[in-house]
Amino acid sequence: MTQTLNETALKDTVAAALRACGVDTAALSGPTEARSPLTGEVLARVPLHTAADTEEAISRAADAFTTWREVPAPVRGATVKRWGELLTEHKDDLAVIVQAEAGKITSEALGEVQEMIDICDFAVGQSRMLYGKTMPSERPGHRLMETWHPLGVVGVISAFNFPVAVYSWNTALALIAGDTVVWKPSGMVNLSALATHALLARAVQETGAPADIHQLVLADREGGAPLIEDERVALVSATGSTRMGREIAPKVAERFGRILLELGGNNAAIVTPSADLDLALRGIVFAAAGTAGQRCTTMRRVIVHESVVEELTRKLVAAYPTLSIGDPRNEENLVGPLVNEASYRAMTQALADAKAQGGTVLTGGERVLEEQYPQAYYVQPVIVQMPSQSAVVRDETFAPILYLLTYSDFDEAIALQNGVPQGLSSAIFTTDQGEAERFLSASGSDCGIANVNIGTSGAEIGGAFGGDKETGGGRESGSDAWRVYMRQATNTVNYSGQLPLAQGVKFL
Ligand code: UN1
Repeated sequence: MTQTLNETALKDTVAAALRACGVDTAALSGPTEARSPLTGEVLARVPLHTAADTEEAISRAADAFTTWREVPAPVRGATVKRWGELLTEHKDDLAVIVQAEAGKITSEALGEVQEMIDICDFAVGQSRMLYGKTMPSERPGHRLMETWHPLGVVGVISAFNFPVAVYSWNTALALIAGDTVVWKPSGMVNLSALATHALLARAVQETGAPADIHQLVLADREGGAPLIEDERVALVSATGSTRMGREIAPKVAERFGRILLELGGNNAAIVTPSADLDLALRGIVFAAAGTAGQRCTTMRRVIVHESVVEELTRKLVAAYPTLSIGDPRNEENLVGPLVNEASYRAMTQALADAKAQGGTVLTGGERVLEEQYPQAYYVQPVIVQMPSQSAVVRDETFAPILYLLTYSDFDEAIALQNGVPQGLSSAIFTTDQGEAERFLSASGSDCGIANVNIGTSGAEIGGAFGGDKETGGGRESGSDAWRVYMRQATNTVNYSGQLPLAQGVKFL
């Protein structure tokens, strides 16, 4: 991904990348502005779909499902394979668009597309491994087994911060499972969605799959509501805030729909006396300041043993000001912008609350480059020393704020780590195997992701991704997450010519 800053206007670069991915930019119009957090400029205008449009998309996906579910899974895998190839071919193009809309630095924007390619590879393999078990029957001449079948239409609601990777986790698995997909991306990243959708459309067309197996709706909350309410949507997979999850989960449950939630995180690292502090430093800085603090997995708390807190704090406070902040297209910059003004306001409010609750800012926290970009929100990553896990520390603020807490006893560290409503990701830095094992044990971290000697963010696609408590309990991406996209049937086959009943029941 090579671009020369300022030589070509951002808008033109993005338009060229969109065209390369197969989006007809000349036909793009509509009431919604696609704005870049890099500069605040409008990149394009895009349509705003209504609830009726979403209903129509669901109808098309529901129709396509009846054909797609009959296609053998490995043949379905061929479509996902082609999508992965096209993503590889257009990795740079898609990364340009993701960067322009989500504000990621180049290597992270490329990493996001790589994550899509990885899940496509994974799903292609999985398409030959939709295994069901065979169990011994208690009755003679009987076979007992389970089979996995396509589920139906999957509604994917995705967030701005991973505009394309999280969609592809869902879609690659849903497609090989025989489902069809209706996608409502965050309104902040419509262009990334259009490009991703266009590449998938090409894969679908080239492999002869039914055209309607994937649908994109560019809608606001109201326009997207049928995804939650329509009974034909068998699974709703939603990524976003806990508030959003709390609103939609009961509605899906009411109609007995299936739901997969990936909501807020409040991820912490524990740094113990035996930790390699230089390694911890690098792990913490990437996880806390990287992506300008806008990952679900961003490290928001560091819980440090009192015997090493002084040394680690010195290292962190020295490292933070060396992180260059600015236009993420410039390879020297490691911290790009916040996504919009609302994010900046939320950060300012959290910092004010933290101070009011006894916090001391150790470094950072100021808005920068305001003169150059009055409509973009670049901020210094900030470390706030907190006397205790007060109210503000229990909240997830989507910004690069790291709260520093200290502990004296290992159990206290675990209690602090688990003492928040969210349960997504966690880490421990230690060279003491006993501590590492305790952290990973049943009475250790209560998060869906628990790491040793790496930070909280940057998970690989091969493992299941998600967390419990207010994070919502969903698991997507690798491991056996594919099962949530399928329905399970248990089959008993009687070849005995008799009719023995289970549990020894006698009748007739
Ligand atoms: C998210 O922030 O919603 O583990 C997803 C990570 C990435 C995915 C984050 N692989 O940080």
